[in-house]
Formats: sequence, structure tokens, C-alpha cells
Amino acid sequence: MKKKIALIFGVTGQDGFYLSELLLKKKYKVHGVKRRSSSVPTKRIDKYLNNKNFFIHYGDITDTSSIQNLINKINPTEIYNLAAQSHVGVSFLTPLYTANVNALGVLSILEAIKNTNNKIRFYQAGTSEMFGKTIDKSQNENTNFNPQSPYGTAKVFAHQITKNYRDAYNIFATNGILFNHESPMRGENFVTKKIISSLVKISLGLQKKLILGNLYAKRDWGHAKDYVEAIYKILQKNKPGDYVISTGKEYTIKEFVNMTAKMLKLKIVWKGKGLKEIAVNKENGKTLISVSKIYYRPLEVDFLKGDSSKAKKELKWQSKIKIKELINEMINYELKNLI
Ligand code: NAP
Ligand code: G4F
Repeated sequence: MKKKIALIFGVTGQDGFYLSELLLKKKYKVHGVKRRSSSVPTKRIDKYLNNKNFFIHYGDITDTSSIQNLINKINPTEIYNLAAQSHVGVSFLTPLYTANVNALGVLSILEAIKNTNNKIRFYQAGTSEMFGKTIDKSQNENTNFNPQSPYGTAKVFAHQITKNYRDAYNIFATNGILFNHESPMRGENFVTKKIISSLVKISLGLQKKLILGNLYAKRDWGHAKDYVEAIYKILQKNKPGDYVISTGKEYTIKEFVNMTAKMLKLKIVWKGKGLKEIAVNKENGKTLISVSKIYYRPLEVDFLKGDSSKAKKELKWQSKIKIKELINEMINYELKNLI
């Protein structure tokens, strides 16, 4: 049988790392797109660079010509669009840029598919941030979108335009609606990675303090390795569709801190309220964690908890890795990299 060919935009990111691993195991030829950067952007995917089925190309989803040229050259069976300015907080500081990449970039890929080969299957990396401020206690494919950031708003456009190209041009265009997923490969400025890497250093005496923003937002955190399996399954269905991918469990940021501290045997006690809230070391009274306004966002998504019943039924997918296993793996990765 002819090898399937995948083209991944966003291959250098967290999900790009795990998706490449999965597709290479499934004997795909994997083509990934990296952006030009002044430093080496392929740190995460270094280990694939010598694989004879892995190919890397320069490109950018805001550059329509580069997308069109890559599709013409590679003629992929499947395109996975993981590329995005993926930080919600940063999207308030760079709203036009975020819209350009996260909304128009997606339209450029869809246009290129339409004009080249409308048999190419397409996955768009949608997000629970599209639900934003919601009244539904848990969110599924029928929950209304009410995004609270330039990031979420741009992703709603991407979601809708993907559906639009599916219906108008009969393209196998699909949307994942993925809730937060983390791993040792997570970017440094997302809250889970920041908490774990700081508390590991604090526990070893290598850092004095961790400063966070809103401790009371709730998130539904899964493992990226589980979630790329769902992404793959979405593209293997007979019909294109949209799927919520989540664990169905939610925790506050403070609960995440407490779980991490406990695993590191760091004894902390919380004191105070609001911007004055702190966590002190129970043994010596020193402040280990405090709160600063600089990490608050102009608007917050207070809670997110997914309902993945559709994915369970139609994709036979379920999140496997539990939150404590995820934290444990992330802690061990940090420790290994400090030694
Ligand atoms: P990530 O680690 O931030 O990776 C984003 C990737 O997009 C990187 O490879 C980045 O390249 C690339 N990129 C950014 N702008 C680009 C552009 N203009 N052209 C081409 N590539 C560009 O994000 P992730 O956690 O892997 O997430 C993957 C996708 O899923 C993103 O679209 C994100 O919005 C979405 N998502 C993530 C989550 C989550 O919890 N992780 C949940 C829902 C949805 P550089 O390495 O050069 O920066
Ligand atoms: O880790 P976060 O930055 O992730 P956020 O905003 O939920 O977005 C992530 O998940 C989305 C899926 O729902 C993705 F679409 C998106 O690409 C990204 O992967 O923040 C999580 C929560 C927020 O409520 C934030 O206000 O943690 C709160 N928080 C508190 N202190 C902090 C901090 N967030 C960050 N990044 N840094 C802090 O110091």
C-alpha cells in the first residue's frame, strides 16, 4: 500500500512533537513546516530530523504563496494545522497578529486545498477557549461559542470557515475542539509548565519564588500524547466532523499548585486573599508563591470542563493519562534536565 503523506503546520510545537511521533510509528511520510527564526526552532523535534520519513520545510501560514508551493510540491494526503499564536494572554498584546495567524492563516490553507486538490483531508486545531464565558457546566459540540480573547475569537473564525469549506466545496475539513493539554514538551509560559518548573527549582533551592496570576480559574487538563491520538482518529473517519476532546475533570490553578507541591514534598500553607494571597513554606515561613496583576488577563475564562461523549462513541477515544500521572511525568522531566 502507498504510504500516506502528512503535512503538519506547527510541527515545532508541543502537539507537533507528539503527532510526528504517532504518524511516523504509523509509517507515514511526515512533512513538517518550520518558520525562519534567529535561534534553532526545531529543538523539540531534533530526534526526528534523521528519520528517512521525516522532512522539514520553511514556511509560514501567513504567507499564502509558501502554503501553496508546499502543497503543490508535497501533494499530501492529510494536512494537520497545529500552527497558531497559541498564548491567550499574549493575544491581548498582539491582537492583529494573532488574528492574522489564527484566523486568516487557516483560510489560506483551505483556499490552497480548494485550488489544488480537494481530496486532501484537513484538521484544524480548535480550542475550548472558543466557548469562553459559558453557562453550560460542561461543554460539548452543541455549546454556544462566546470567546473572551483575541485568541479565542480568531479560533472561532477558523472553526466556522473550516465548516464552511466542508459544506461549500465538499472538502474533508474537520475541527478538533481540544481542551487544555500539557506534557513535558509544553511551552514555558503556560501555567502548568511554569508551576512545575518553578516548584521543582524551589524544592532544590535553585529558585526563591513563583509569581502567578488568577489562582481560581478552572481548567480541564489532559496529556498531549493522548490528544494527538484523537486528532489522528478525527482524520480517519468516513465523514468529516467536529469533536470535543477533553478529560471531563476540572481543577483550579491553586489545586494544580497543591498537587505539584505535595508530589515534591514541599509543605505549603496559603494565607491572605486576592492580590495579597501567598503560599508560605510551612517549615520556615518563607513566601514561596505570590500573586501579581501582571499575569491577570483583561478578560478571563473562569471555567472549562469538556464533555467528550461524541468522541467516545464515534472515535472510540477516551483520555487515558490522569492528571497526577501527567504532573509526575512533567516533574521527572524537569528534574532530569536540571541534573
Ligand atoms: P505551541 O506549542 O505553541 O505550537 C504552535 C506551533 O505553531 C509552533 O510550531 C509554532 O512555531 C507554530 N506557528 C506559530 N505561528 C506560525 C505561523 N505563522 N506559521 C507557521 N507556524 C506557526 O502550541 P500547541 O500546544 O502545540 O498547540 C497546537 C495547536 O493546538 C495550536 O493551534 C493551539 O492553538 C491549539 N490548541 C492547543 C491546546 C493546548 O492546550 N495545547 C488546546 C486547544 C487548542 P514556532 O515553534 O516557530 O513558534
Ligand atoms: O496555561 P494557560 O496560559 O492556558 P489557557 O489560557 O487556558 O490556554 C491554553 O489552553 C487553551 C485551551 O483551552 C488553548 F487553546 C491555548 O492555546 C492554550 O494552550 O492559562 C491557564 C489559566 C488561565 O486562567 C490563566 O489566567 O491559568 C491562569 N494563570 C494564572 N497564573 C496563568 C498564570 N496563566 C499563565 N500562562 N501564567 C500565569 O502565571
